[in-house]
Amino acid sequence: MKNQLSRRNFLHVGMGVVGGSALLTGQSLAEKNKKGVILNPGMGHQKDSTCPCHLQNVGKGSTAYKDGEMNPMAFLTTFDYGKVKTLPSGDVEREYTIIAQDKEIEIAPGVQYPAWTYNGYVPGPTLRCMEGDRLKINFINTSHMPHTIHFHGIHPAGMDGVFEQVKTGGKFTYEFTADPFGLFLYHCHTMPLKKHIEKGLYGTFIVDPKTPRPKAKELVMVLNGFDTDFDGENEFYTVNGYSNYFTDNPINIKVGELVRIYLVNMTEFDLLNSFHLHGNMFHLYRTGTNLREHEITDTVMLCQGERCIIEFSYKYPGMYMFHAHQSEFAELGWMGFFNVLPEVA
Ligand SMILES: [Cu+2]
Repeated sequence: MKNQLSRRNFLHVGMGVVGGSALLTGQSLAEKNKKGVILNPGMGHQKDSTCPCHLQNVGKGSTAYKDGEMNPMAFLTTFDYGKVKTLPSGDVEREYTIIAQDKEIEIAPGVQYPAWTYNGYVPGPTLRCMEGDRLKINFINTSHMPHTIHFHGIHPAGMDGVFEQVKTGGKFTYEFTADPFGLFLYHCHTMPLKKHIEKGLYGTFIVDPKTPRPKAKELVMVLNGFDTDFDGENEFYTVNGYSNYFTDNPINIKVGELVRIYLVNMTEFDLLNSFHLHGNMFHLYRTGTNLREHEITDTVMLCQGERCIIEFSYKYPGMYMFHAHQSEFAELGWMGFFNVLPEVA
């Protein structure tokens, strides 16, 4: 029989955050309430000065990672281009360092989750390069168990992050050529796989085409979930690791501005996740491996590990919602707003 406090029941016990957190940490409901919780499933956090989201406008920060905390707004536009070197052959080499580490992270106001991370955050850094670049990814495992990094894309079998398990204290350098261009992901490939992914070991990997895409405001959105009571179902759904963040901190864009979203689905346990945009339609480029659009739509469905690039611009100013069209996911945190500002003359 299903756990009595399933994710569906969460909505009936004070909107989940209370239940999930209490289950996880053993802290009392009263303690959690002091910190401020999500009480309005349709519209995000309670407007309460004790809620971390309302203490400051963290969206104004310029760095995705500061003082051990991740800023989901800055994460949208932060790309790790690696340490760049031109090789004697004329090729570009990019060197990255990724450290697997166990870390407790905050996934909603007052809700801590014992994650397994790449570089201390969930999702891990967005790695970016150009097709044909020589990549060197130095992987160091400081976690208490073996992990790997498995990249999607074309590379030799020995660089696939499946066979060479990297034990605690171990290192491995993945070396391959970025091929082809498109939107990819990377994740741990240690068994049990769904556990290693759900705990947070994943990130986005963008390979740019040599002929660049048109200039746009570019955003990375990783769709994911967190199983805070360890019952094999997600209690929280997020974009970039923090439930309802973009509901309380709308993303500013301008009328007529081209917006490009690199959308990656890393949700475990649920077969599908989705992205629905209000008041608009978007151009869909599946996997981003060519520059021709697949279709114009307002909703895209993504299987586990699937991703796409979407492009749009707004015709009218105002506040527009975006969310999973699985209503349950939206109610459990996967929701946000674009604040479309009038075009500057
Ligand atoms: Cu792992």
